[in-house]
Amino acid sequence: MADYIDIEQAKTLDGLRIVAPPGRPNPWAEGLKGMCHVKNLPFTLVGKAAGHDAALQDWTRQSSAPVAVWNEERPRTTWNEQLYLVERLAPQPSLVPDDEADRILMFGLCNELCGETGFGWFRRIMIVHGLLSNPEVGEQGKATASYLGGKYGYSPATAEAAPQRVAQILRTLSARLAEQQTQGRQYLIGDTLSALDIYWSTFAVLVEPLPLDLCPMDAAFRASFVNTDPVVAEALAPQLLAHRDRIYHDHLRLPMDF
Ligand SMILES: N[C@@H](CCC(=O)N[C@@H](CS)C(=O)NCC(=O)O)C(=O)O
Repeated sequence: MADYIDIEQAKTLDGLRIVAPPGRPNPWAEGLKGMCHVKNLPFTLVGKAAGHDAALQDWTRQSSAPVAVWNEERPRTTWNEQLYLVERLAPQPSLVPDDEADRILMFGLCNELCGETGFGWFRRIMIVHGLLSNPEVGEQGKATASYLGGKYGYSPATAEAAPQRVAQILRTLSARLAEQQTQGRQYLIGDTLSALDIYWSTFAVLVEPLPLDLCPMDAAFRASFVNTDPVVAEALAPQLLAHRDRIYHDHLRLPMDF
């Protein structure tokens, strides 16, 4: 497992600190860490406590992870603020396209993955639903699911809508990838790696984690992430997973370390 310091210690340090959950491949956190890796931007990992973390709430006025804190500046708690921060701290290689149309498209598609009511949001609702409705899941698993469900919009109605929404986003990304490949391009936007390639690669853990030797997750946790829904399975083109594999192998840290 990666090395983490605690929040009290983190508050005494300068530089870039990233709060993330130890032992868990949180896709938002892995995306942020991946961008730092690509940019060769050093950071210190700070452990988020499981469940509600009162110290994190006190420090950053919210309690989700990841959080990026640079020196005395305000904590960055959302994916787009975190992207702007790492772009400022390490402008090269830029992960935001120069071309305006490409940039608008990239932020829109990243939001489909990372934003509220996006792919991560609705996959979490599906995972929560799976845990709450599985009689083999114990007290601890059910408590975690209830906590996350209560915090992030779970209801039977949102769980029913979730697979179609997740599938729609996968189809959009898939069409985008196919269009790029038809033009001989290897990335989701333009001709170079962008934040979208990184976020797709880290969010794919929510449907099909990388093999155990590359993504060393706890077995029960892994099982809850693997997609079993037929609507989502049909939309999950093998080309999207192959793209994820290539981005990890060519640009990100393997085995994953969290
Ligand atoms: N704030 C992030 C989303 C991060 C997020 O949803 N984090 C969840 C992932 S499950 C989390 O840390 N949950 C654990 C908790 O709230 O205790 C963004 O909007 O970019």
